[in-house]
Amino acid sequence: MAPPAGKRVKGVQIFRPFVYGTTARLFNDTDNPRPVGVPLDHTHSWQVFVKGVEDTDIFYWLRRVQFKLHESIPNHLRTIDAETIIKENETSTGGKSGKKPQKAFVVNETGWGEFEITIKLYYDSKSGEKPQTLYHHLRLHPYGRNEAEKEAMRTGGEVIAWTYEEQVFNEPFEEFYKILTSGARDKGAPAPGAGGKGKGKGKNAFTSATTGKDGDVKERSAMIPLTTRPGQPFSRETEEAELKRLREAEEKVHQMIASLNQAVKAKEEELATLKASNKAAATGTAA
Ligand code: SLL
Repeated sequence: MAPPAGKRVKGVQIFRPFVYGTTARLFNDTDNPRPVGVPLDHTHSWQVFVKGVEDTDIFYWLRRVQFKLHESIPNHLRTIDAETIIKENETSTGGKSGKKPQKAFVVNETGWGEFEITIKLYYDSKSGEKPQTLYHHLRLHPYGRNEAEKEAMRTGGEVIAWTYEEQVFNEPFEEFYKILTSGARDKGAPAPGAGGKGKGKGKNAFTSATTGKDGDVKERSAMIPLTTRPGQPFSRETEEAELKRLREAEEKVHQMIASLNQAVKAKEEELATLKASNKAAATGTAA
């Protein structure tokens, strides 16, 4: 691939948040029956995805995702193009259909076993970036840091393994920099120059780092939501809670080190006393 025209924007780093991972559900007779034709040894339906935080658009920087599934799965290399999704959205959504546009690169599957999925990201050609690979372990069975977390997943009916990630573009090429940075706007607002009537429409462009009404993130921004909501676990709130957990863990480690140091000191004193009395006894015998 020819390198993009133009210069790199020196000293600039742009990042875009995204989420990838899997969601799995056990087959059951009530709300997740095994579809006709699915082999009897398949126990779960699952999906693997790459998408924007709060389902914001990522197709402007991520053009293709290749999911490499386990080789036991027919046609285990799945390539999804943003272009294809965009076209499908144009024909199948909006108007009377009421169907929501597809915002994620996603593969839906069924199976019986967990394995590692290789996720290869291909960027917009103007970025000049080489593809990058992520690895994700497909989880089918409830798990957690403790029994309560595991139980919550069991009762929730979905085994969720999602990861928040930030894509960093270091010193992007000028043209790609423009793509990345122009057009930040409220979610749902028309893209500047894309179908909006009248001139004022593009004025919805925001570049500030604050979130919009209700803590919503804006399209084409690096924002993450202020608060956590159903299906959207990655937010400033989650980040704060995680930082708090880390601070508490750090404090606990300090306390453990202090009490260990104290115990070592006490043992050393005991050893010194024992040595002294040993020495005294030895001297006594020798004498
Ligand atoms: C395991 N090492 O033993 C893993 C392998 C393979 C999972 C898991 C097949 C699905 C299909 C399927 O679920 N493979 O036949 O389409 O747990």
